[in-house]
Amino acid sequence: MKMNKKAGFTAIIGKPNAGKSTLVNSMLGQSLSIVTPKPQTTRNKIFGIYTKDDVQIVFADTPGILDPKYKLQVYMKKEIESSFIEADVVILVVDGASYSRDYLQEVFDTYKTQLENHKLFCVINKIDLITNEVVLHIISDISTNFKFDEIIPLSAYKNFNVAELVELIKKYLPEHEFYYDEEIIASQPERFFVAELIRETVLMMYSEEIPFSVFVDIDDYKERERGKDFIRASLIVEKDSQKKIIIGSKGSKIKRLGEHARKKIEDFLGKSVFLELFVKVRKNWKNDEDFLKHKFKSGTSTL
Ligand SMILES: Nc1nc2c(ncn2[C@@H]2O[C@H](COP(=O)(O)OP(=O)(O)OP(=O)(O)O)[C@@H](O)[C@H]2O)c(=O)[nH]1
Ligand SMILES: [Mg+2]
Repeated sequence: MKMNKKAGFTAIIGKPNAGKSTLVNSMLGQSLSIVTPKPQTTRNKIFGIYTKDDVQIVFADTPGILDPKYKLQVYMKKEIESSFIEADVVILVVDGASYSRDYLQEVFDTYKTQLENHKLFCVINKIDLITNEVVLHIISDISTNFKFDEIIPLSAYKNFNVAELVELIKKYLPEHEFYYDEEIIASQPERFFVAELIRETVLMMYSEEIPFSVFVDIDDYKERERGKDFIRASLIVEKDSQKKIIIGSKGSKIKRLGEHARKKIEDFLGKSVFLELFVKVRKNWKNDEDFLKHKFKSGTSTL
């Protein structure tokens, strides 16, 4: 008997820092989406594609849900909302170590109409940080107060119970041909992930407002048959003072940034690259509608 293929879209939503990107990476078995301990790490909707046997799941990792305080966050919110449109299953990720019923209620209130039309899972993440007793308490609180199709406690970081989540998702997918070729794991181009890896390095190396003030643009990306690929990127910041911090005394800091980022990029691409970094100031870009509109449309940058 011929087995029919199943394929569908799964949107991963939740608060900043809940572990959405870690979960997507864990399900894919590959680091695609950048992960850092800082909230608001993810700025775009990122598609990760899982294909195994007769099933294909297209995961959309999204930015954390927030009340927008500036225009960049308005765009981030749109990325979340657009992920609902194609979703067969929506997974709401909560951080088990800081569970709050009020917050879940808020999410339900905010996305009432979108949530109603989808199969809805609740993932209680980070259970490696809490006792079984607390996990049971959270499960019972969620099942008493909210309507989910499935509630799954897991640890994305420790890869515990993640395979079980994937099996559950498969159950809910429609019969459909694959959306992408089997060997494709991401829908965004390589240069998008290169920019993300540079941004991840910035997030790890700098503190306070710097991580949130940097936009990474890939200005030039030449693949070369012989020799290393050439990548030129700009770090766009909001103020002159931030430019100075990024560069560091006598360029020491940006040199280290370049070295770390280059290693990550080489790991990701599986080949050697030559990476050149520049720092530019675009005053208040986070609230600059023209800038944001252009960057979101071009799709090659990382917001
Ligand atoms: N202990 C523990 N830490 C986790 C787990 N999952 C994620 N983390 C950590 O939580 C932090 C945030 O993880 P991310 O995956 O970046 O979270 P996110 O929800 O994608 O965050 P945003 O993109 O900012 O919305 C990182 O330091 C992760 O290592 C888990 O299961 N257990
Ligand atoms: Mg993320």
